[in-house]
Amino acid sequence: MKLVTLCLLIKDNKVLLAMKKRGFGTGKINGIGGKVEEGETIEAAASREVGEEIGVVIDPAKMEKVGNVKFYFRDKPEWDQDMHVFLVKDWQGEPKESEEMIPKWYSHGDIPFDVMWADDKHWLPIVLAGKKVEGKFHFINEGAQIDGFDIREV
Ligand code: 8OG
Repeated sequence: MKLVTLCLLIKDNKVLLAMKKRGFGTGKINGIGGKVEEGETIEAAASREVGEEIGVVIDPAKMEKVGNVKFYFRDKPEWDQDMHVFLVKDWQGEPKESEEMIPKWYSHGDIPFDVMWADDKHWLPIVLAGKKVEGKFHFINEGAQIDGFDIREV
């Protein structure tokens, strides 16, 4: 199962999301992150991805772990992901577009769930309300449809 990260930058009650231009989830709006490389800590991987994708520098010690969500794809088990989610309130630099992503700030009431992964509406509002989540989702139709999930606050 692939270990992946997701960072949510928070400023003035807004969250930074980005449209993915290539790779897994192209066209979707999401937080910023990617795969953990061998020998890397999860926090170091999250910080590296944010640097590569939007040009912002994060101290791995200043990220707050707020979630662990696992994704199981019934018809594509090689896509299965173990995702670690972080809130980030302290960084250096201004988010900017890269070859991979176009970042944009969203008010909490204005999140474009219809162009995000189908699971996000079930857990992202909990995280944005300052709580921590843990859980899993089962997908069918190559990730287009949820076939069951379990999310709890921890
Ligand atoms: O390295 P790559 O771009 O393939 O990493 C995938 C990114 O997408 C990583 O940040 C984790 C994230 N991601 C999934 N599935 C889901 C999902 O269902 N919801 C959200 N919000 N992010 C996801 O891979």
